[in-house]
Amino acid sequence: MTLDLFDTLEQPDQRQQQLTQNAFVLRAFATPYVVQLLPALAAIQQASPFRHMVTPGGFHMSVALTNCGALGWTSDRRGYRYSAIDPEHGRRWPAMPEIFLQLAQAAAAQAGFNGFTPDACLINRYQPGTKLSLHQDKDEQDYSAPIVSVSLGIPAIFLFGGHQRNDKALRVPLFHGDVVVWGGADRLRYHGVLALKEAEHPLLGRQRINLTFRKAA
Ligand code: MD3
Ligand code: FE
Repeated sequence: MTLDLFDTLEQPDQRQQQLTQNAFVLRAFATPYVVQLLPALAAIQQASPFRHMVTPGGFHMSVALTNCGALGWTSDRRGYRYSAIDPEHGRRWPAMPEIFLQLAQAAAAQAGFNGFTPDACLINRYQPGTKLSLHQDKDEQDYSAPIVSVSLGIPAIFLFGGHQRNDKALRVPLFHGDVVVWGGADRLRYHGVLALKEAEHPLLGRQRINLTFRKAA
């Protein structure tokens, strides 16, 4: 699937692509924020390092993750949940940096979701070969709030599926600085990320970092 397909929909500008009624790709929207995002990210990693969490099924996730904000997404043998505490050290997750919040709110507003107040930012780290299998995000209390996702570093192909695991998925390439916003009925679509190809980014090296802002409580 190529991006030309999206041109069949009327686009307000060519850097904003509408995937479905409530899903938008904002190309390079985060670019002006990157110089401030990276040092904030480094501080978060220092307080709560990336780790490979264990799934309820007993597997280690190939994606490494950490969180910032009042709540963080965690997984262990007992299940998935949001917690105010980083289980690695028993203290709170690092606060959400102001620049993260500003970016998430500006992107949500650009996509038509005003008043987005995320309380959780899940930070995923992918390296070449890392993938994220098709899943739904169902651990949040409030499905009416959108989700905002910020891609940094090497490219990935995002899978945007339907409401059934077997529905055909769109393949959407995501690059450094791209932001995706989903809400409404599209909030519960199956989605995932194909195994990343070998690549190196001038600022981030051999990795892709994804910031996912949610309203969890
Ligand atoms: C699409 N992360 O952390 S962006 C996840 O790139 C996750 O790291 C991916 O899926 C990543 O759960 C994808 C976030 C995302 C979140 C919710 C969605 C994409 C979504 C809900 C519906 C469709
Ligand atoms: Fe997800």
